[in-house]
Amino acid sequence: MQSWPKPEIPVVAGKEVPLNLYDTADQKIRPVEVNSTDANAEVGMYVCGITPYDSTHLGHAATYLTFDLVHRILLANGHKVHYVQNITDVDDPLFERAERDGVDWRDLGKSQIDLFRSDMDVLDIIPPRDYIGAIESVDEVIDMVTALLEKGAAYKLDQGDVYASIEATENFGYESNYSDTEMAEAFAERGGDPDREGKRDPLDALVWRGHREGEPAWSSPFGPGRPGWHVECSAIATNRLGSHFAIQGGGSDLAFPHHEFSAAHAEAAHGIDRMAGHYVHSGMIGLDGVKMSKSLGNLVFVHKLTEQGHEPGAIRLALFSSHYRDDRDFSEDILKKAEQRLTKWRENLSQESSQLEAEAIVVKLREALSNDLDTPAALEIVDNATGDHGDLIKTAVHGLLGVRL
Ligand code: 5CA
Ligand code: ZN
Repeated sequence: MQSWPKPEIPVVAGKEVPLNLYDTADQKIRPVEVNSTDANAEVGMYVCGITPYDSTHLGHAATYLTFDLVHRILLANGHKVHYVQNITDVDDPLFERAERDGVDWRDLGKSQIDLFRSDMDVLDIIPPRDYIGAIESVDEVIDMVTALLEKGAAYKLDQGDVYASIEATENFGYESNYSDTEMAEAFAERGGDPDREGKRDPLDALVWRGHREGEPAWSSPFGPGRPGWHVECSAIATNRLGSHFAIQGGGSDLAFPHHEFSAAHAEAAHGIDRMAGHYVHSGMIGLDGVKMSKSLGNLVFVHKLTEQGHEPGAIRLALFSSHYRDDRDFSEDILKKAEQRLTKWRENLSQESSQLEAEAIVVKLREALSNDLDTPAALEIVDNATGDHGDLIKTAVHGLLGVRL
């Protein structure tokens, strides 16, 4: 699938400050795995993409902005980044919405992907090198399910369904650190089917869904059907980044079951201990104290904000004003404050100061961001900066934060 245009990414002054991120699995902040001795080595980053059945809102955008920061910091540190993102364009919500609206599910997906791409473009988010739809990766999923079946890590049930066993990997549960009770709850809430008859364990996850009347199907050695959700991300990620890569990312609602199972399926299929070096999760965005959700209708859309004349840089600063791991709010007031901040930065950074001072400020900015993306501290550093070498700071703000001054 085609992604979106690449924004201008200015070169940031100063030396590398190694990026440290919080890892959900190890529950601590530690350095991201980079290969500093091989100049051609790439840092692999996989971020779960959208399910394109409805307009993407500011919450989705916030998650992709978080990983855009990660991407920008790695680039500023001189690394090559191989960024992969998927699109869950074969899934129940698409079929249901398409049926309701009397449109083809493929056309619904395409139109929503188009809107998402234009939001990403407007926000100057660096596109993934590989942007891969489920439709495009069915063969890869079939190969992975075949491997799981051959290794005894998956089993067939009636109706052509194939399930992966949670017993297949010794360390199942390491990614989310959820207790059994938390797993059971989250699995039932987030797309799992604990009561499916015949499963060996209520938590075993579907990797291939046999064909049902009215649903699309692809042929496979285990009968016609379509990919399960988690294994789709395991296949798309590891086929491009290798069986082990640096960062697996998404919103905190994906920590379990999705990322736990994506990791477990990949680990069982490839015979490895751990898929990603870091499992990174951004907090959920709410509006005026209430979590943004389609059922409540309290959604803010990027294209609406830009149509109203709000600058993409202000939207970035509004979302960066709190830490990415916190569940955080968006409000008119937060956006207004971000706009005032942008104006102040533009004024401040056109005044006189010394080159040395500017260089020191860029170092501080790099340090704050490399400390688990401490954007509140980073923004405060720029708040206190003045000077028209100025240009040095402006370039760093553009390169690292993606905010044009
Ligand atoms: N297609 C799957 C991932 S493979 C999916 O979760 N799609 S999604 O469209 O539901 O969400 C896309 C991304 O946005 C996910 O990383 C999700 O965690 C994140 N997300 C959804 N709602 C919010 C929110 N309110 N705030 C922050 N991130 C959100
Ligand atoms: Zn995913």
